[in-house]
Amino acid sequence: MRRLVAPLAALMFLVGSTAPAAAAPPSKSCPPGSSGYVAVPVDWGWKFGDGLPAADDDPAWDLALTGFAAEGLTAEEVAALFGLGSVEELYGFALDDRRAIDRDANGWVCLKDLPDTPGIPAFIFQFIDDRAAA
Ligand SMILES: [Ca+2]
Repeated sequence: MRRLVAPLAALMFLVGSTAPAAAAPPSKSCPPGSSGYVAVPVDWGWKFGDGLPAADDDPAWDLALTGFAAEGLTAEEVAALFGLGSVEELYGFALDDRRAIDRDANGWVCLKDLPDTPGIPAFIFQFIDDRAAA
């Protein structure tokens, strides 16, 4: 089941609106504002058991939670839809996806919200590494 769930989770979080701008990346940046991309941090120190981030600690997760609610789902329901045992496990999946995109491991990627359609729910975001903008 997990083998099927992982690609779905990747799609869910890879493939999302405007995000609150986090602190500026240290050296690299996202495509210009008209592109719709905003820089969001990638927590390389988080590990399962650390618990969920507090509000405002992880803007991409905050946007995912907002997207879940916009779709009428709780985070617990989304975790269950993906065959995961807990919301923390769902968070870890989403974070692992961002870590995979943060190829230069500088702790930053660029997030773009996609138009919400019947095929693209409100919690679907597109991520690129911030180095792609350099
Ligand atoms: Ca990066």
